[in-house]
Amino acid sequence: MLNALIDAMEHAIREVRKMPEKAVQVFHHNDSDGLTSGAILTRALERQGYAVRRFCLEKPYPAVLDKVFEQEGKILIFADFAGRIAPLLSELNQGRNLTLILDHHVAEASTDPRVMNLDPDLFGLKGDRDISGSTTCYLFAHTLDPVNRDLAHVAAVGAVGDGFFVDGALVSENREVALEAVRQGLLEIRHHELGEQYLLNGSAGQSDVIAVGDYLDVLGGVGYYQQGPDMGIRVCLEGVSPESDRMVKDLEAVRTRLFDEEIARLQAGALKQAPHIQWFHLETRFFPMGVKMVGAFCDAIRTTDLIDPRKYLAGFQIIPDEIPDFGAIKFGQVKISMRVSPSMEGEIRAGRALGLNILLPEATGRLGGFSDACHSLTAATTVAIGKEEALIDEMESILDGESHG
Ligand SMILES: [Mn+2]
Repeated sequence: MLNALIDAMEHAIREVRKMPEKAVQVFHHNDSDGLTSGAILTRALERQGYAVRRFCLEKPYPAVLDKVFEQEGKILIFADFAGRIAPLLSELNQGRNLTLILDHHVAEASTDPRVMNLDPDLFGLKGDRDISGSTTCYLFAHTLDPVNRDLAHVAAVGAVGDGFFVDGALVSENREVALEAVRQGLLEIRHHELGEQYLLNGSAGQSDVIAVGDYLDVLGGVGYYQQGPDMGIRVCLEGVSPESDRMVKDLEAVRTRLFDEEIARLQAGALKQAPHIQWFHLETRFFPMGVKMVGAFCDAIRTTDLIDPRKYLAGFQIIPDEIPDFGAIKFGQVKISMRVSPSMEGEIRAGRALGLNILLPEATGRLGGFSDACHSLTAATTVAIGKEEALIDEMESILDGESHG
């Protein structure tokens, strides 16, 4: 399992070293796991003398991938996403670039030998339990050079940030990196009745790792279009600073204001009602926050009396035609995020209501949209702008079929 993964990483590293190219492009996710993944790879590759260009993405959108794979002879690394779309990357790559995938989500095998899928899911590890994106990147960095073991605490932050605990504690590879950070004096593990608490030892004292993860999530999510991810990478590698504290405080204030304004709209009747789905459209009102925030907003209201607890909840947000540091890009897409009330959560878990992981991708597929991460209780996809109502209609017809079937 782990040995086979390390063998595959060693093979990939040999291929990286054979390349005449001495620059690496790292594409990573914008949550705390993705930021720590990007930070670990950046530091480890720079130590090897590579020039690293980092791109933080909310999702590996097809329009971005098309542009990335116009290149040739490059070294490309995808971190904390893309494990499942290795066949698509293979098709785009056609052997032209050395492409590595360091994800931990459910994966599919690559079909191009120059696309090396190092997702631990393909090696018998569970990405929602044993190993985070950051820990996968840490294993890669450590295989590159054991000197990178000093990044173990960064990996632990990503693992805690993704929130995969068993009985309140990190397990398996995630646990190993935490224990390594403890040996280095950079992390403390406190044992409580209901599990463990992880504390990062910084120059300014200790901080709870869950709070550090939230801090990074604000920088990467709320601050996505305002250089928040760059600050997040700095925090991962150098710790917090008065500057990063100020940025997080300002971003939290923006989030509170935009959420409150939207809640007022919903109270004034902006929530549209279909038979099984209630939905709203943010248009571009959440800019310059990242498009992850529509999901965060759904989370914030799903337990309130703003919504009908018997219906699915959906929110749309237009994706800006821009990727920071990557340049202008024409998406023409809208993101939909879906959530459910606590009572519907029970219905879905009991199998009495259709899970979002089936409902949304099915409807999105019929409209030619893009599905990435869909779970039974949280899901998000993208469709072309203008297809919002059609998407709701498709889901309604799926739900009608269900109740008759
Ligand atoms: Mn992750």
